[in-house]
Amino acid sequence: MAKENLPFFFEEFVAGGNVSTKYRLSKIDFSKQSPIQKIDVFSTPDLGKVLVMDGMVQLNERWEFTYHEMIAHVPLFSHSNPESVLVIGGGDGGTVREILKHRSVKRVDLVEIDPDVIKTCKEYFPSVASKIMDPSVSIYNEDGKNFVAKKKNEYDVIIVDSTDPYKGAGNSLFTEEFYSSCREALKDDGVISVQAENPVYDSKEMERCFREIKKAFPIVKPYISFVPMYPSGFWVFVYASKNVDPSFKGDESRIKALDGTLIYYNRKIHDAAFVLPSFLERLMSLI
Ligand code: AG3
Repeated sequence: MAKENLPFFFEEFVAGGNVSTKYRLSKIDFSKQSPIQKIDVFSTPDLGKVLVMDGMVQLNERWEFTYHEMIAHVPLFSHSNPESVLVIGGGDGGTVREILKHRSVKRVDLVEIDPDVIKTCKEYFPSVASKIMDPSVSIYNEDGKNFVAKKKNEYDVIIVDSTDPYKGAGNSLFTEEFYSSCREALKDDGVISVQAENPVYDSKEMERCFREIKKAFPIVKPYISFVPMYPSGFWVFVYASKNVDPSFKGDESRIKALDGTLIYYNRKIHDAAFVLPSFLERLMSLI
């Protein structure tokens, strides 16, 4: 279809409305106000379908691998034998899809507060939600903070694939209290990764995440990825653990087993992701 025949736009605003990313849409596929949030699905000419929650892009089909591979494989390959994994948020299934590429993984608990996110993604994003109904996955529609508080010494890896911390559910996940519960829910050699926003438009929230998780874990290392689907395209994650450093564990054969399934993550990226630009290194060192 010619561009001039596509009259719809979606605009995601950041910086208090001073900056935006504007998407030309070919179709509005779905819109719903769930009890938790507004969920929209749009089709675009260049990026495939886009999932938007409360006005903020959560993923597009074209670039979601950059985020999902990096939130999942960095902690999974930092652990020598991940078997039990907990995902908080992540109802689109992208993180679960990456986790299940690891043959050592026996069970995944997925705690997504909003059942409508799962339902919508199963219908509109089959390539992202492809493994969400796998028999090794148990889905809980609960608040992640309450769920994890009941768990002790149970998981090898926890991945916090949350929304932005500007509203209820996402907000309570950027706290020392939540990270301390995660610490208790992890086994002694367990590791955790969390999405920590970006240093360009959400620096305060990124700093808050880092500050709070540092109160709960002795080993805390931020790492970065290009994530072109989010504001600024520059995304920060935080790795943490009680006593495991974030080095790649095992040999190349572990990564070979995933051959042909990875589009972003590789052995060199694992190490390189922890190398920060000076301004970010300075900022994090002051916290
Ligand atoms: N969770 C992180 C979304 C952050 C997007 N922020 C924004 N667009 N301002 C995404 C969930 C993907 N599994």
